[in-house]
Amino acid sequence: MHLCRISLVSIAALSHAAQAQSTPSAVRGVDPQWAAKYVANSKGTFVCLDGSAEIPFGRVNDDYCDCPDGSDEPGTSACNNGSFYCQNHGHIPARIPSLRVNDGVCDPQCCDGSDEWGTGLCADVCEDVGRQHRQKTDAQRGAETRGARRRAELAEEAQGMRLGKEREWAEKTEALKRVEAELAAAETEKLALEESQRAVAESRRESQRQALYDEHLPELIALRRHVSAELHRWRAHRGSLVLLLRSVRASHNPEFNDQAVAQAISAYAEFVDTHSDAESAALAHANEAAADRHERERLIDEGGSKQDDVDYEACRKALDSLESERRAVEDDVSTLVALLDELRAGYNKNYHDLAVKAAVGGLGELELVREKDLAELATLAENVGIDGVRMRAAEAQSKIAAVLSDSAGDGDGESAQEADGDGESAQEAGGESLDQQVADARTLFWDLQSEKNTLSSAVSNLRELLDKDLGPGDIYLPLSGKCFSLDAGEYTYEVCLLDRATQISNKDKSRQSLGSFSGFGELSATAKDYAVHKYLQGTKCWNGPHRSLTASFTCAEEIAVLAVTEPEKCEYHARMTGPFACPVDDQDTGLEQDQGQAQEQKAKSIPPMTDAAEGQTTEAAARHDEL
Ligand code: MAN
Repeated sequence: MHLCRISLVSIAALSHAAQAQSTPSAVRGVDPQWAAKYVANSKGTFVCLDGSAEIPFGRVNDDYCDCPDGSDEPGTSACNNGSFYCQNHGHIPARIPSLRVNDGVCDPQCCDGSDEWGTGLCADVCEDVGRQHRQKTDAQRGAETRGARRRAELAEEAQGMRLGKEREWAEKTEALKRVEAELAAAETEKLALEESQRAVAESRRESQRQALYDEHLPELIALRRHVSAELHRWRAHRGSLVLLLRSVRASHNPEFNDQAVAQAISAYAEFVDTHSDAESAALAHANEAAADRHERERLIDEGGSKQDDVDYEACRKALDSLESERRAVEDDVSTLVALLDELRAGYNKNYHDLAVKAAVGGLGELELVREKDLAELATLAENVGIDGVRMRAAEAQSKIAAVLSDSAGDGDGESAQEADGDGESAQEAGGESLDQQVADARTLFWDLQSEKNTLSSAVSNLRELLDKDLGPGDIYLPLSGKCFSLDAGEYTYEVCLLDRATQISNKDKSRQSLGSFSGFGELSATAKDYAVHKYLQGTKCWNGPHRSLTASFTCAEEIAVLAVTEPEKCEYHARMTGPFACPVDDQDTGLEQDQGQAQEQKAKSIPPMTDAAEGQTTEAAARHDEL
């Protein structure tokens, strides 16, 4: 039996010996690449493919496993590690584990049914399967070809765009320098004009103020003289009161031990303590009572300085200081009068203390003098019309304050002119008002400033775009920022390439950021996977991470979001298509990627035939296992 099989196989083998290596072997289930090994050698034997044993050729496919690698039984299920080759004419040949031969199941990988040669269960359907497969792969190739073409177009567009944008950046950078220089000049001009405007306003204010000073100085002088007259009388009064109290303190009879006297003395001591200069000042002026009144008033109408009568400010200062002294002296007088009043009411009238009696009598006399003085002052005030004078002086003071406060409005260049309404002082020889020139200079400055800001952000945005990784050959340059979305029912997902990803509620249109573009995927430590885009640091998830999205692209002419899933809470995955994931067109020499990267990309983008066959094998194996 063995012998017979050997001779048949040998004859068949010999008759094909001269044919190419891929010639199908006459031995069932042999991969054509090993066909030459399945011919009896000169010794009429077969050497196991791994070289581990040599057996008579007749034992090949005798349904008994001889070789450890299973290579002697390619067409039977005798070995559990052999492989059976289906020729699949009309489709792609395939290899299946030889264990599946004649197992009563039509192995989908062997569309020719050859795996069931013994049972005869399976028809050859390779023509149909092959046609369908070809249609499918043709469609896929067509899509890839179109995608690759679109990719090449994009790459070309990107090149032109980079040149254009680099040119735009250079032009805008130049323009920015020019505008910055113009802006600096405009600022200098504006500052100079504002300074002139301020000076003009200041001098106008100065003359307004001077006019008010000139107009109101006489009132101030009259007021000052009147206050001076008042002060003189109050000082004399205080002096007299002090003399009375000093005399009580010095000359009273302590033996009487009069409580009212003791209290007056102690209250006076307290007054002296708290008004350190009052006593000496009072004594100094006490003697004035004897001097000629007019002379005294002239003396007191100080600073005695002639300047007070020509200088409004000096006069005002003198008036202020006279008024404040008058108030202080008036207070002292009230204190001292009250003190003596109490003494008068409370001293023991049975004691003949002459010092006390003199003081009480002195107080009475002083009261008369005071009444006379007040009457005189009232007449004086009436003669001068002091109330009117006081009112006009107060009005003048607020007008002056208003003119001075106007300087605060210098900055806007308007109030100074509006203050007097004519603006003549701001008129330039050339005809255009200074205010107008300032306004024009400011407008120019602000316009240039906004032009500078616009240019400056355009320049930095352009630089930022051009400096970032835009993929091989800048393929993403024409697409950067372009948005693509998918309505997935509850949410619409939007991916703006190289920019951001967003989840939009279809119910209330609220938006959740799914992240900003952070970079491409990684194939290895050095090579990037440009078909994977990562978006990170989106809105924080409640009790979870910041939302993020990874977009994975497969080749297609159009860019689209096919599906979005959320495999982990707040970690989204978008399945997308785009031409940039298509195989690189060989003629597309514009792509600047290194060899290794190009190969890697190619391996990724175009599945080689063997892979396809293997893919098909895996798929079919799964189907077989299901059956
Ligand atoms: C929202 C959406 C969901 C997410 C939850 C997390 O409802 O962003 O996708 O899972 O928040 O709380």
